[in-house]
Amino acid sequence: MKTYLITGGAGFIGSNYIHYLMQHLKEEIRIINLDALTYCARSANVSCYEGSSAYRFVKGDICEEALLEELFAKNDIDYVVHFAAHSHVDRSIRSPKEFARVNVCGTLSLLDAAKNAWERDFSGKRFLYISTDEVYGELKGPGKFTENTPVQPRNPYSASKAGGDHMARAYYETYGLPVLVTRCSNNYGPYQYQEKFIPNCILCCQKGQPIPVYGDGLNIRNWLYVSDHLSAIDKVLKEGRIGEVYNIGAEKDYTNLEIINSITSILKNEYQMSIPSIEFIEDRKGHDRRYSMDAAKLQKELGWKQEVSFEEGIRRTVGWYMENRDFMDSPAIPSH
Ligand code: NAD
Ligand code: TDX
Repeated sequence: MKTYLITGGAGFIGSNYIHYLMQHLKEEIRIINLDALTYCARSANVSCYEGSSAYRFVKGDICEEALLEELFAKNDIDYVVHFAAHSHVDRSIRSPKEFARVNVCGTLSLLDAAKNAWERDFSGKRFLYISTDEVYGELKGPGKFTENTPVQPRNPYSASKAGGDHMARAYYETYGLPVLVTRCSNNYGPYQYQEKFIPNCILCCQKGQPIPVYGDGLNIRNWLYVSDHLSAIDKVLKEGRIGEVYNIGAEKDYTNLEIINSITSILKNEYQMSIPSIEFIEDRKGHDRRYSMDAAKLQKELGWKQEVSFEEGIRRTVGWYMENRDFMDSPAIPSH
C-alpha cells in the first residue's frame, strides 16, 4: 500500500487528482491532503472522502516546517505530489513576495522535510514537483518548448515556479532525493477557480457581463483537459526516470479569441444563451505572447497520449459550470 502526501489537494488540479486516484486506482492507497485553504481552494471539492480510512485532510501551510516534520514522522509517506502554490499570474504581479514565499520557500521546506525523513532509505520513494510550461518564458518564432528549452520565466509567478523547479532538481543532484518534475501547459476543467480565463469567460456569459480580453486577444496558449494532465502525472510518478523533467501538453494551440469563440458557440447553440460583448482591456504586464508544448518525451518514453480533444473538453467544462453554478458563488469553506 502506498501513502501519498498531496499538497494543494483542495485546489483545481489537486482536487481533480484526488478524485482520479480514489476512482481509478486499483491498488489500495492512503491520501493525506495538505492544503492551506487559500481563497481559491474549496475543501468541499473533496469532502466526499471524509470519513474514509483512505483519506485525511490536513489544513496547513507548506512553509510550516514543524507541521511537515510531524506529517513525515507520523505517516510512512511514499509519494509526495506537490501541487500547492499560488497559481495566478495577475496576482503575482501585485504580490511577488508572497509568491516567492510559497512557491520557492514552501517548496524548499517540503523538499527538505522529505529529505530528512527519507534520508536513511530513498527506495520506493518519489517526490513529484508540479511545474509549468510558463517557466520557459515565451516562444519567439516557430517551434515548441522541449525539456531542453532554457528556463527563462518572465513574470513573478513563473519566476517563483522556476525557483521551485530549480530547487527540486538541485535536491536530486545534491542529495539524491528521488525527484521528478512535470511541466504542463494550461489546464481547464471542473473546479477551476473563476479568476482564470476559461471559468471567468463562462461566468461573464452567465451573468451577462462583458468578457474581458487582455490586449488584442491573440496570445496563444496550449490547453489540456485536466484529466489528461492527471494520467500523465500518474505515469511519471510510477514509471518516470528519477531526476528527469517531462513536458505535458496538448496537440493544438489556440488564441484567446478562439477560446472565447468555442465557449460562446456552445452556450449559444446548446444552452440558448445570449452572449455578452467582448471588452478589450489593458494588457497584462509582461504578457507572454505564445506557449506551445512538445510532449514527445512523455509519449515515447512512457506511452502517454492525450485522450480528450479540445472540442470535447470544452463542452464538458462548459456543461460542468452550467450544472454547478453554486461553485462560482461559494466561498472557500475552512471546515478544519
Ligand atoms: P489552484 O490555485 O487552484 O490551487 C492551489 C492550491 O494550493 C489551493 O488549494 C491552495 O489553497 C493551496 N495552497 C496555496 N498556498 C499554500 C500553502 N502555502 N500551503 C498549502 N497549500 C497552499 O492551482 P491549480 O491550478 O490547481 O495549480 C496546481 C499546481 O499546478 C500549481 O503548482 C500550478 O503552478 C501548477 N500548474 C497549473 C496549471 C494550470 O493551468 N492551472 C498548469 C501547469 C501547472
Ligand atoms: O480575464 C482574462 N482575460 C484574458 O485575456 C484572464 C483571466 C486572462 N486572459 C488571458 C491571459 C492569458 O493570455 O488569457 C490567457 C490565459 O490566462 P490565465 O487563465 O490567467 O492563464 P495563464 O496566465 O496562461 O497561466 C495558466 O497556465 C499556466 C495558469 O494560471 C498557471 O497556473 C499555469 O502554470
